[in-house]
Amino acid sequence: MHKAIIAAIAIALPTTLFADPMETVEARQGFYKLLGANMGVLAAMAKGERDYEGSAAQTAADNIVLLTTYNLGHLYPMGTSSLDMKETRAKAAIWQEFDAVQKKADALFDAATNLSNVAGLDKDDMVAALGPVGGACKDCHDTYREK
Ligand code: ASC
Repeated sequence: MHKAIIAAIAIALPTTLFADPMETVEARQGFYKLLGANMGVLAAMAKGERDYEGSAAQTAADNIVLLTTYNLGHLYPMGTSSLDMKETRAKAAIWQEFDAVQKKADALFDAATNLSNVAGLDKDDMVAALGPVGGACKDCHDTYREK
């Protein structure tokens, strides 16, 4: 996805899309599973656990960019924090610091876009651009996910 012009992740106005909190949490975890699965493809190539293959790397990177444009607000309605439900590790701080969360989401979008610009072209460039994406994942986990 070269030089894609797409809206970054929008978290700011959580509304309820799904019928109940458990359905929301399952959808939310599914979202991150899909993100993680595509990250896993690139991480395995970066670690040499599988051969670098440009087309697969490009597809995974494009998928990550697409996922960063998903309407995440619908996955974060009030009442779905770890204080409300035992099934989630999403800290209540998320709902108190939406601006800071949005900044981290924007950082993920930017890093993913940079990754998608090089992922299919060269392994070393892909690896270099993957680091900041993993860093953006980790930054949010360290701050907003229960251990
Ligand atoms: C990944 C993945 C994450 C992040 C995180 C970075 O590949 O699935 O959640 O990177 O492990 O520290």
